[in-house]
Amino acid sequence: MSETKTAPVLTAKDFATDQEVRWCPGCGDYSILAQVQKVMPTLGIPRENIVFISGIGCSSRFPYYMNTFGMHSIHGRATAVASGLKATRPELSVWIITGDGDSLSIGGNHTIHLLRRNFDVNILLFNNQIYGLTKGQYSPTSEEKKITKSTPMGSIDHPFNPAALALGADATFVARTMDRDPKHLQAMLLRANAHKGSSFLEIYQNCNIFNDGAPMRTRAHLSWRSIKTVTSLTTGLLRSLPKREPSRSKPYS
Ligand SMILES: Cc1ncc(C[n+]2csc(CCOP(=O)(O)OP(=O)(O)O)c2C)c(N)n1
Ligand code: SF4
Ligand SMILES: [Mg+2]
Repeated sequence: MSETKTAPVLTAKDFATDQEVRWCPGCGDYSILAQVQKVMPTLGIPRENIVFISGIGCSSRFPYYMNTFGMHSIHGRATAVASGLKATRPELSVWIITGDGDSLSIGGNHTIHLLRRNFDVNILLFNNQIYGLTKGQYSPTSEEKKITKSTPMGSIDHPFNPAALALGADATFVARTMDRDPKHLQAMLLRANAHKGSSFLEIYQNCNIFNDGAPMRTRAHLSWRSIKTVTSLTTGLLRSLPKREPSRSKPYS
């Protein structure tokens, strides 16, 4: 008589690793990690089919702390690595972890092209409006006049609005959430996972060391542009389009 084996029920703890978490105490990244670890067991995806791919930055240390497959790749290129993986292994659940510097400065071009190709991957953009890892230089999402080590007289550049950029690249799923709102963050992670195609989830994240209060200042620096109609401080779903075939991965089943 053949024995029926059932898959073990996993919990958040099964997705944690034995690695020492090296983020500063109080960093918003801890909450994001906790919510991702809580959501993962509910997806019903075997751990061996889940991959976290990051670039470089504080946020990009994420794969070390997830008990799944993962890759800490190179600066701005997590999107390229993830696209290659998804094209060859479409059955995998691929999660890109990236910072505002990683995805919008050095990796800006790769980000928009991933979105237009619409590979079925999830992008989690940790937006703390600063280069955290390199100790606090202004980033493409830092507000105007921001004084940092690289802009001692104040930044003269207007910030990117990541969600508006994603909408402009015809991303099929665009949403925004916040480290300090765990329930909402979990809900958005579930929506991103359920979406077929590239999911772009911007997560406002506090860097209490180099940019304390960043998420709250965003309201001020986004409000004067016309794009505020779709992408002011609002968190939630900004766009979720029905299935659109990606350019180069196999059709969805
Ligand atoms: C090719 C290259 N250029 C520059 C750097 C230096 N560098 C490392 S991380 C980083 C920016 C990190 O900022 P962000 O992506 O916002 O991540 P955070 O640390 O804020 O999470 C930079 C400029 C690098 N590692 N490689
Ligand atoms: S420098 Fe900022 S983003 Fe990096 S771990 Fe510390 S608090 Fe977090
Ligand atoms: Mg950053």
